Amino acid sequence: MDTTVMLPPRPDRRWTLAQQLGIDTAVVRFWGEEEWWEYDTLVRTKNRFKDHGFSLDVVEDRPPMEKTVLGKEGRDEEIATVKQLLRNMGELGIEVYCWVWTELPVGVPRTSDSIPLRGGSLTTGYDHRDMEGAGPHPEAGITEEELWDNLQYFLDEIVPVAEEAGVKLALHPDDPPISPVRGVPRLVTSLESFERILEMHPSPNHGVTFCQGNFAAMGEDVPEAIDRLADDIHFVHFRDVEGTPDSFVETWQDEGPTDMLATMRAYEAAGFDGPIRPDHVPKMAGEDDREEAHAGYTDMGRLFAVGYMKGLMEQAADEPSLDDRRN
Ligand SMILES: [Mn+2]
Repeated sequence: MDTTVMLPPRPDRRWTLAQQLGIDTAVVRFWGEEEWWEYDTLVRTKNRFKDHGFSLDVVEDRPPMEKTVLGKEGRDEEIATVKQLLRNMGELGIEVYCWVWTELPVGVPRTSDSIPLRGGSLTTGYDHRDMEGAGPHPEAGITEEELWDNLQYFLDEIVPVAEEAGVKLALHPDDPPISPVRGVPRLVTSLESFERILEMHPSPNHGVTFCQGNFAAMGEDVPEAIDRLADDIHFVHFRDVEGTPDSFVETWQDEGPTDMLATMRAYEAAGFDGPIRPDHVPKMAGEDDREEAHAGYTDMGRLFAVGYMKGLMEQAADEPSLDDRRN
């Protein structure tokens, strides 16, 4: 497995910290930069990372896709942009595209950003009743059926291009994994929905971002879910939550209900050797809100998470496999 972190497209303290942690693989998010999917932006970004000792292996961002999701006029232009992104990534050897489908009515809604954890560290949480207080979203009329049709249309357009470009699509769950939110159905909310979506256009290039916290919220046995998706996992988000899809708190990586060593063993057993990054972390003492590092993306909790992950990975890799132990 390849430990990595999400970084902005230009060097700052986060790049330096990643270097100091011994990380040499980068995941980029463009944090609102314009037209970042164009070749000239991507090539400069790829080379900027390279000049700082990083291989840029993952794009975790998405061009606008609202018309695509809703099946509205203009979706083909949006899809053409995604195809262009995939071709550019293929050209530049950026291997993994982490994407989300629904992202309506808002990206990753949280209803609290200052829930106290140990020592006064602060975390985010979600309460569905608070969310629903906003009332129905303007697109609340769309049906689940229509969304499935629109997803099929998208996959049939996109998966062949990913195959041609040699890019691995890695679908991230809808976070929180609950449907509907403010009247808009969400599709990617269970292990079964992932299996259905992978079947809609099977391909070695069409796989999953295994965001552990979402699978924990779904009530899945997380290591078993890893076993089930196995070869289809292209990217991992390492985090945990306590609660259910309609009411949860994001925990410290070492303090949630999931057996995190068992998840590392499951990736080992699945032969997963792709990128894995810590996902949302609590905010620690002295960490003020930073515009581009909204809740969940502060530095110090991430340092802790990376160290913890490395320890677990070493342990999982050193263990004799179950088969060896039985012999
Ligand atoms: Mn995630």
